[in-house]
Amino acid sequence: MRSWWVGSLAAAVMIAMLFFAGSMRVRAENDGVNNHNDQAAATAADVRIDNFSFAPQTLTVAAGTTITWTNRDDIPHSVVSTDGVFKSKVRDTDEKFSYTFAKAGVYPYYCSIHPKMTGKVVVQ
Ligand SMILES: [Cu+2]
Repeated sequence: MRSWWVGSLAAAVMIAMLFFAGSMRVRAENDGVNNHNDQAAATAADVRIDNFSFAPQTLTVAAGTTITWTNRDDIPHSVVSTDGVFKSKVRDTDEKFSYTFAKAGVYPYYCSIHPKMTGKVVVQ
């Protein structure tokens, strides 16, 4: 009687493990689809502001791309075009600024609070 109970428990554990493995495989397949869609779109890009720097410092994108800067630093920063093309408000921690680059060109920018912080967007 006892060995029957242990055998049933072992079978139940095996079935649970099969379900778990199956759900993991489905999740991995979905991730692959999402990555593919991101690459096909290519109309959005991100710049991270952290530790007094823009990363990537130089970002090259196709015309029509919207770039979103996110301040991940614990102090305020801004994103200001050197040539007056765009200008964010002061961005506190986790605040964002987005700008859509319609025309090809080189767009240098800096942080108005810390002018030594510089970056560049290259639009092709
Ligand atoms: Cu700054």
